[in-house]
Formats: sequence, structure tokens, C-alpha cells
Amino acid sequence: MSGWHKRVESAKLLKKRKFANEVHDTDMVQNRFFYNRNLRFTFLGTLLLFISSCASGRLDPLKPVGQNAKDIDGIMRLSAWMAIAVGLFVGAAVIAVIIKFRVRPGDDPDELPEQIHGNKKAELTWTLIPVVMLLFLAVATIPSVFDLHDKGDGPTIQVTGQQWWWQFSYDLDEDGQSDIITSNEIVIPVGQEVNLEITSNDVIHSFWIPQLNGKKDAVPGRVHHWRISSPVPGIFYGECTEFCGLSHANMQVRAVALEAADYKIWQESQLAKSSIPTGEAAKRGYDLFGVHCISCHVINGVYEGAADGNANLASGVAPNLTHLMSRTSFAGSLFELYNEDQSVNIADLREWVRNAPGQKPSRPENRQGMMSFAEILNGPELDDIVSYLQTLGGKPPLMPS
Ligand code: HEC
Ligand SMILES: [Cu+2]
Repeated sequence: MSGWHKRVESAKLLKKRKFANEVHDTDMVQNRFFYNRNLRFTFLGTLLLFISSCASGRLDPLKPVGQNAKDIDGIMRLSAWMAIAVGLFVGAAVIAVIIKFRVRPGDDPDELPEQIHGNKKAELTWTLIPVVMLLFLAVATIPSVFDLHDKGDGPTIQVTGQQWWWQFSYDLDEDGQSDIITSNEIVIPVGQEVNLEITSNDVIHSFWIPQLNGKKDAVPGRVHHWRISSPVPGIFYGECTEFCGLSHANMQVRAVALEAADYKIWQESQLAKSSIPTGEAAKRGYDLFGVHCISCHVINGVYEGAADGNANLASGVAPNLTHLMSRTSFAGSLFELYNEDQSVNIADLREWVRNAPGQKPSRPENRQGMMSFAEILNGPELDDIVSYLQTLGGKPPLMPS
């Protein structure tokens, strides 16, 4: 049983149990949960642990790398420090007032403190201080907000959200035709502000690589402009942040920043078309691919039938596989394409081709996500197809560290 199925089964079990409890004793369940201190603290503690685990790892907006992310971080820190200062001041004032004006032994319990309602000086003071603070914040942040929408000096890349992966297209000669189409990983040159034109083929998604910039929605029928940049080479991780259906949580993304020379090499290699493989197993896999896979996938130079959004899918587009092996991940960056020793992750790749919906929740019956081939392809056929897939494109320019 895969991890996913286990989770589904245990969720079902939990639901059943909960339901049984509710039928017999709704109040008991509620009381137990909300009024039992131990349970409540355990719950809060676990929640805190979960939240604190978000702070480390690959999706950390508190460790900005790109200029836009740094700008946003600066705004966030400035506002946070101002809020903390106000919070500390108010907290200290409350404590001071409580101590200074407490009822002492011998005080008349009916005596009211001096009433200052309508005191002009006091009212003006606590109106003007926040106004000045907010004005200061506005002057400090508004230019950055506008700045985020400027056009950059780097190349323009089309970013398209799909259920549940990202597609990136590069129109190098600006003739309106994509020259490079890839998925999961957006490759950018170091030190240049890359212009993104973000849209969607199906539902609303949101593009977010926290170390490079904030979030930008991908809305069908609209193009949103956005910029990302990195001053250093590296791989930066992201997530779709607009709920987009079943596998929303599995819709990840990576940005790969390359030095100018490496970027050029990557671009040229991506322009190469595929050809019929020479190895025996790969050739058999190539033939099988032509029977089972080309209603959705394009491989430039050999299988172009499904091009131009004609794939048998709700979004009309499946990942272009021409340079599959030049990526570090697949299926919305949910799986690594290479093991730590840099050998191909054949196990996950084979299981994906055999039964994609078992690896990543989807609704192929509704043309959302890749269909299962568990009942269609036998073991040797799967091996042949995986042999063929491994001939598609060169090695990735950078590996995850
Ligand atoms: C009904 C359409 C459809 C068919 C047929 C199909 N696929 Fe897919 N395939 C998809 C979609 C959609 C995705 C992206 C799924 C995701 O990331 O959630 C995908 C993803 C992939 C990926 C990962 C690519 C990447 O860049 O992430 C591979 C590899 C793949 N398919 C191989 C195959 C092979 C081999 C076959 C034939 C045996 C096949 N597919 C048949 C729709 C299809
Ligand atoms: Cu999404």
C-alpha cells in the first residue's frame, strides 16, 4: 500500500470513528476536546510544533536571495519592528497603569479615577502618533510596491499553471512562437531580472518562489507580470499557493539560476530536437510511446501530434518530454528524477508511468492529471518505456544539494 493510500484509509477510519461518537454522544466529544485542559494543550503544542517546522527548510521567505524578495523582506521587517515597538510600549503602559493606580488598603472602593474623556491633548496625542507612524510606513513601502511591477532587463518567460504542474515557455527570437517549452523547473540567468508572464490553462493557481519574490496569481485568460532574479547560481524551491484542486499541495516548482555561460549552454541544448533512439530497449520503448503516450505528450522532432494544447486533458497540455532528463524533478517537482548518487531514480519514474494517479492524487477520469497504465502495460513494456525516457535530453545543469 502506498503512503497516499495509507493516509486515505486512516482518514476514512477516523471519519467512521468520529461519526460513531457523534451519533452516540455529541456533547461528550465536544466536551472532551474543548474543555479538557490536557487535550487542549496537547493540541496547541502539536500545532506550535507544526508551525515551527515551517520555519526551516526549502520554502523560507525569511532567507531572501533575489532583490524582490529582499525588498519584501525589508518592508516586512520594518512593519514588524514598528508593530513590536508599539506592542511593547502599550504592554508596558498597561502594566505600569495597573501597578500605579491599583486599589491600596485604605482607598475608598467607590472613588472613581480622574475622568479624561474629551481631553484634547490626550486625544490628539494618541491620534497623531499612529498617523505619523502610518505615514512613515507608507513613504517607506509604497515605492517598493510599485517597483515590484517594473519590467526587468532579463529575458521574458511565459509561466503557465496547470493541474498540477507549471509549464515554462521561452520565446527566444520574439516571433510569438515558443522555442523552448519545459516544466517544473524555470531556468534563469544569474544577475538578471527575468520577466514572467504568468497565466493559467485551467483554474487559478499562484506562483511563489519565496526566496526570489512574493506570490503572483495565475488566472485563466489574464497575463500577470512578475519578476524574479538571483544574484547567485542555485536551485530555489516554490509551491503553488492558490488552492487549485486535488493535488494542489503536490504542485511544486523550482527555479534554477545559472551563470550566463551555463545559461547559454542550457538554452542551446534545449533547442535540440529529439530523434529515434538506437538502443534496442529504448527503440521498443519509443514505439510503445507512440501507441500510448502521444495523445498527451509532445517530444519535439518525433512526436508532435499533441502540440498546441490538443492533449487529451482538461487543460489541453501535458509536460513536453523532449528534454525530460535535463530536469532534476518530475510531476510538479513532487519526485526527484535523480538519486543522491546522481543515478536516475528509475524506481519512482517507472512507478509514475505504471500508475501516476497512485503516486499523485488526480482525476484522470475527469481529464485532470495523467492516466494509469497499470492495466495496460506489462512489466517488460514499462522497462522499455523507462529506457526510452532516459534518452530524452542531457543531464541537469545543476543538481539539488
Ligand atoms: C491522458 C494524458 C496523458 C497520457 C496518455 C500520458 N500522460 Fe504522462 N503526463 C500527463 C500529465 C497531465 C502529466 C503531468 C502530471 C502532473 O505533474 O501532475 C504527465 C506527466 C508525465 C511525466 C513527468 C513529466 C514532467 O516533466 O513532470 C512523464 C515522464 C510522463 N508523463 C510519461 C508518460 C508516458 C511514458 C506515457 C505513456 C505510457 C504517458 N505519460 C501518457 C498526461 C498524460
Ligand atoms: Cu496550483
